[in-house]
Amino acid sequence: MSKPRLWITRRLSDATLARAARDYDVVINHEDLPGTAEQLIAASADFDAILPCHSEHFSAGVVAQFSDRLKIVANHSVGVDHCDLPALKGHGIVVTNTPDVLSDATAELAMLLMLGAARNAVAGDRIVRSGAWDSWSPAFMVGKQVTDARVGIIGMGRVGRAFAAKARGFNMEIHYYNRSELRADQAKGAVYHDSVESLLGVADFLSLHCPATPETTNLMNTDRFALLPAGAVMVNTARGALVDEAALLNALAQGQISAAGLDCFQTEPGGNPAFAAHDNIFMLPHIGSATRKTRDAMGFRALDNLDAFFNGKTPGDLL
Ligand code: 8YV
Repeated sequence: MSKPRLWITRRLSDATLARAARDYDVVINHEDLPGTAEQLIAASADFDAILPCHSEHFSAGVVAQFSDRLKIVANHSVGVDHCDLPALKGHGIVVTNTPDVLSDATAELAMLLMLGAARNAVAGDRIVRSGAWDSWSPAFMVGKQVTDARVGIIGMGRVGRAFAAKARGFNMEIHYYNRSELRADQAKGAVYHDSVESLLGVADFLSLHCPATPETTNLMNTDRFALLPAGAVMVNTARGALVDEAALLNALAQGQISAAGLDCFQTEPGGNPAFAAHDNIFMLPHIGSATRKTRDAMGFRALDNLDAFFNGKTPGDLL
């Protein structure tokens, strides 16, 4: 039997590409540019499967132009806000994602952003690097202490819980909002809040770990920033759509929050040029899951889903 034909839209890890080449009739986008709508539509006629990243947008309008050949979209991401799931499913296309395997890497980056934002990483690095560090004072670059502080987590799924585990290492008092309360063995002492508003009132540090959906768009808006304790620090490693960026700048200007750590932006790639003027915004370019170990694990998880599908089984991460 001929191998299924697979399009890999981006430059995945070497181990992933080698395994894909062994098991599939694979075409890899070595240019490593985001797949365009035209490319996706053309691929739907030429391939049985696509292995995309969050950079390819399967909107309803694009999916409506798909041919019938494409059977499965096996995402190399946990987030699937780039996929119109009803449209894909309506077209008879199976969709999978890669949960679990990126939780620790993403939680690590959230911790880095929280610490860096709280402790003046941007300004500190700049002054040393530029040679402008010519004095010292006990009043110099005084930050906000993480150890023993209260942290609020919005979205206590796999990444939220991995972040909580790391926060426990700093003896933080953990509070969370989630659609439903966790079992005690998952909550591990974290305090449940049944509304975002209630959580924000105690969130001296706040970390966002929920998916981007129509309900969570601009989750952090002017009204919600106003509920945070003065001088709070906000971290976002989930999706840029969760934060109203104008409201964030306003909250910083008013001291409602003292710093932010962002790996995600409303506009990606690119970010928000208005943030660049603020040393108390510590920014990274959407690299939450970008470790060698996790990239291999994500690629292998996506291939596991493809293997299951083409062997007539239900993929483990069927959405
Ligand atoms: C990935 C992510 O880098 O998995 C996700 O949802 O946002 C990131 O961890 C990216 O999506 C890879 O496609």
